[in-house]
Amino acid sequence: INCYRLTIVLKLLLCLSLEEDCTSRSNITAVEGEPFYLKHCPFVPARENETATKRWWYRSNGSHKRVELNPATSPRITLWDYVLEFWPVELDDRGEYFFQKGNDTRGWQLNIIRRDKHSCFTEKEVTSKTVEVKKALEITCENRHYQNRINSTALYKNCEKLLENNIKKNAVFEDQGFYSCVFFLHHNGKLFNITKTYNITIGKDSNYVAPMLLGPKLEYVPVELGKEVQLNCSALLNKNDALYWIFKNDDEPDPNIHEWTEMRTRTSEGKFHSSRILHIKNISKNNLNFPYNCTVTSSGGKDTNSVILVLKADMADIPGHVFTKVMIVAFSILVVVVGLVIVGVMYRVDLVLFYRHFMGRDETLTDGKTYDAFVSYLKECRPENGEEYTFAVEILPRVLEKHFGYKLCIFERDVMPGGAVVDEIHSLIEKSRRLIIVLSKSYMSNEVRYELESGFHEALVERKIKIILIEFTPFKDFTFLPQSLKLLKSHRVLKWKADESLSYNSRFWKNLLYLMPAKIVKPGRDESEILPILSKP
Ligand SMILES: *[C@@H]1O[C@H](CO)[C@@H](O)[C@H](O)[C@H]1NC(C)=O
Ligand SMILES: *[C@@H]1O[C@H](CO)[C@@H](O)[C@H](O)[C@H]1NC(C)=O
Ligand SMILES: *[C@@H]1O[C@H](CO)[C@@H](O)[C@H](O)[C@H]1NC(C)=O
Ligand SMILES: *[C@@H]1O[C@H](CO)[C@@H](O)[C@H](O)[C@H]1NC(C)=O
Ligand SMILES: *[C@@H]1O[C@H](CO)[C@@H](O)[C@H](O)[C@H]1NC(C)=O
Ligand SMILES: *[C@@H]1O[C@H](CO)[C@@H](O)[C@H](O)[C@H]1NC(C)=O
Ligand SMILES: *[C@@H]1O[C@H](CO)[C@@H](O)[C@H](O)[C@H]1NC(C)=O
Ligand SMILES: *[C@@H]1O[C@H](CO)[C@@H](O)[C@H](O)[C@H]1NC(C)=O
Ligand SMILES: *[C@@H]1O[C@H](CO)[C@@H](O)[C@H](O)[C@H]1NC(C)=O
Ligand SMILES: CC(=O)N[C@H]1CO[C@H](CO)[C@@H](O)[C@@H]1O
Repeated sequence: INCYRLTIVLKLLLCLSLEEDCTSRSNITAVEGEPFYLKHCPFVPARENETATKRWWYRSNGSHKRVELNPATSPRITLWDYVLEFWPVELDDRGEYFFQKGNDTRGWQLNIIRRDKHSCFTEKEVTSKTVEVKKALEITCENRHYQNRINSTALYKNCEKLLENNIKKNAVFEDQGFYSCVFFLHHNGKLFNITKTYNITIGKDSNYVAPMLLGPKLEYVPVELGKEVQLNCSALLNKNDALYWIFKNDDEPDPNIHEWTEMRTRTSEGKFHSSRILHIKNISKNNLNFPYNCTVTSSGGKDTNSVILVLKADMADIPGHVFTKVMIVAFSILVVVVGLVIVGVMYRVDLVLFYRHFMGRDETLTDGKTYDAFVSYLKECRPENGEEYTFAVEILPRVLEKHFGYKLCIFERDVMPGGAVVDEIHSLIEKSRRLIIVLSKSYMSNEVRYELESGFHEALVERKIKIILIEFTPFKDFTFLPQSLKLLKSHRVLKWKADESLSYNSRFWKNLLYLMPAKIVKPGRDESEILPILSKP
């Protein structure tokens, strides 16, 4: 029983498929001037017996009542079986149509659009289809309803006639376009045509990548004549795509050019990285200024990169990497120079002392002065300034005179008691190259005032002497100093630090030597006398 039922269902399906050309949609659009038909789709195929049953076709337009259609209504219509045919359909034919057979009725809405006069097809009446690239594209010009009456068929692509009436191939992107099947048929001695147009779009394979060449579209490669070059072309592509070089200059092949085999690696997405080398040996003039094209082709199209060899000498611009190198060198030099300047500033004193020593400079020979420095200090030795006194009278001469060979003028030692002290001091200062002031809070007393004034006159007005200020005890308050002393440049002020300044190599003595006039140092007369310089009580 099951088997029997199955047969019935199959028969039914078969019959339905045969009736496919019946008009199942209820809202129909037709193009004016073309043969057109409406065909009722009976659910149960007509049996022979039923052919006798009366069928009715009606039309109703606007508010008018239904009008029965018969061949007499219009010369352009024919009625047979379940079919209403127009030869051809015209704009006036729009409206509602009804079919009735017994209790079985069916209605359609018919719209008529104008024929496109400027094209071989009517754009509003196209069937759009999207076909994936590389998938089957099939266009078959068939019209089941007029099948036996068609005189001839033609297939047009974008209104250009094709040789074949059918297309069956794997889609490529170039296949995209409008395909029109035109059927010619005769009716009552008149020639009619029906146009069926497909709007075919070629879609991208979900698994497909547009093949892409890596690197610039046009590249100039600098070369030298007689040398060789390997041009590496690489691309991301699909399995069946091809990568190759086009390098034939003329018809005769260049024996110096070889195309290597393609190298492929599979990417994680199932695509391929492909590269291919064009090897040019013994580069000659013929190889220059010719575009060597690397091309990748696929079903979806192709992509080309060009490489042109140019002589290195002809490269007008400085290539980028050379420029970078120049920049790096220039920057390095700048860094070194800045470093040297910083070091020079930091070790200025040492450098000057080294220079003086190395060159044996002596600026004391020709100026006609007797002393290298006049030491000005608080003359009275009181308990509160004992250290300062010791420094001026003992340590300073011990280091500067005995160790470094300078000649100091120390009032207590070098000036005879009695006589005109003021004049004496003035002439001694005039005979000295530097004025060393050992500064302490109690320094500003009447006795030294003249020394100061005389020294400042020489220093500031006549510019014959330079002042060195030694800050023996740290001061917080300089207000007691004369205004002119404050104008002294800061590097001319030395700070004595009893714990750090003891060594001959200490910064204090170096700075002091730096401020003292350049003089050839005579070997210390008392090399045996070693530190500490200051013997603490
Ligand atoms: C029938 O289709 C046409 C265009 O094809 C549309 O303008 C019209 O509104 C449709 N009518 C109905 C009743 O769906
Ligand atoms: C089809 O017929 C129309 C007139 O109905 C005519 O204008 C057109 O040129 C014909 N097309 C072809 C391809 O012959
Ligand atoms: C058609 O069917 C009718 C009953 O509906 C029957 O009387 C008649 O004999 C049948 N004719 C043929 C040719 O089978
Ligand atoms: C309605 O149909 C009749 C024929 O049945 C026709 O003469 C008439 O022009 C039509 N009216 C409209 C508005 O289409
Ligand atoms: C048609 O309809 C009537 C009543 O609506 C019903 O009596 C009759 O059997 C139907 N005929 C067919 C063939 O279905
Ligand atoms: C053809 O199909 C494409 C894609 O579906 C669509 O964008 C385009 O508008 C269609 N052209 C016409 C004239 O229907
Ligand atoms: C060519 O280039 C590709 C990618 O840039 C690289 O993987 C390949 O190794 C290169 N071939 C040669 C021979 O250098
Ligand atoms: C390179 O080519 C030149 C001519 O273009 C030829 O004279 C020379 O011998 C060639 N050199 C080699 C190594 O083949
Ligand atoms: C190389 O490609 C360029 C640009 O795509 C093209 O103009 C040229 O004709 C091509 N040359 C060859 C030999 O194919
Ligand atoms: C196959 C076919 O239908 N051919 C017809 C083409 O049209 C001429 C009239 O012009 C008919 O005579 C043919 O039978």
